[in-house]
Amino acid sequence: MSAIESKKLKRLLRVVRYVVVSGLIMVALPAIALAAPPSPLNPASPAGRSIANLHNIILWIAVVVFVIVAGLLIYSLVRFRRRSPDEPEPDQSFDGNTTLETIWTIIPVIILVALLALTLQTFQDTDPNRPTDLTIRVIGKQWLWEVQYPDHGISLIGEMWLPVNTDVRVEITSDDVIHSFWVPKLGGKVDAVPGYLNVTWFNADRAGTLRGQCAEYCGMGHSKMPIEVKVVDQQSFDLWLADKSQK
Ligand SMILES: [Cu+2]
Repeated sequence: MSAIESKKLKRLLRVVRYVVVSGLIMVALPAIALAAPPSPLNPASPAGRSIANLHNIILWIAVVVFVIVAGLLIYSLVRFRRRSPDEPEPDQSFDGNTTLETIWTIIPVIILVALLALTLQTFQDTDPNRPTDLTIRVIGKQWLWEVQYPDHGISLIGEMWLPVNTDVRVEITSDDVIHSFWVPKLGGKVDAVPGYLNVTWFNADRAGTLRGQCAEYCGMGHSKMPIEVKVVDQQSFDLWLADKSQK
């Protein structure tokens, strides 16, 4: 093998290595996101599902656009490359192409308008202003979550109980610095800001234990601010509420 050939082979191997490693990362990251228990891509509430759907639609549009653009780029690089240093520079100048420019303006406009409509729909789905029978107040503190049931005089630390398939109003604030309350399967994160009451709503649609975590760096103990959400059927919830209220 000549020196030039071995150089070419080395370069090719480097490209193959880059492609394989980036491919593995592109497959591994979504796989981890799906497999990890608190994944927002495996939602357990209508609001969470709406956010996950929007994410998936944007992801797949981005994948298709990426494949087309990267494919055309790689094709052009290979097809029109200069094959040897002696080859003369190509003399191909042109002044645009109206048809192509119209196409690549109209397609993104259609995609962006469709995404705007879907995003507004998601806003609607996650809108906190809906009547609920139960209000829960969450207070972020360095470094724990206090969960109060104001109408029942209940206060918990790092734990929330929810009745299944029920709209619950959740009011979030902080006692000290800014935290962010996030139970990925139930919906988007909501900032806990001192002096402010941010509102969201939960409707967990299956019984079980969901996990969340403070999602805004808030000091040394930030990583130790988990929240455990226990979703139980209405009867168990009423019993729990009655039991806790008496104490
Ligand atoms: Cu934090």
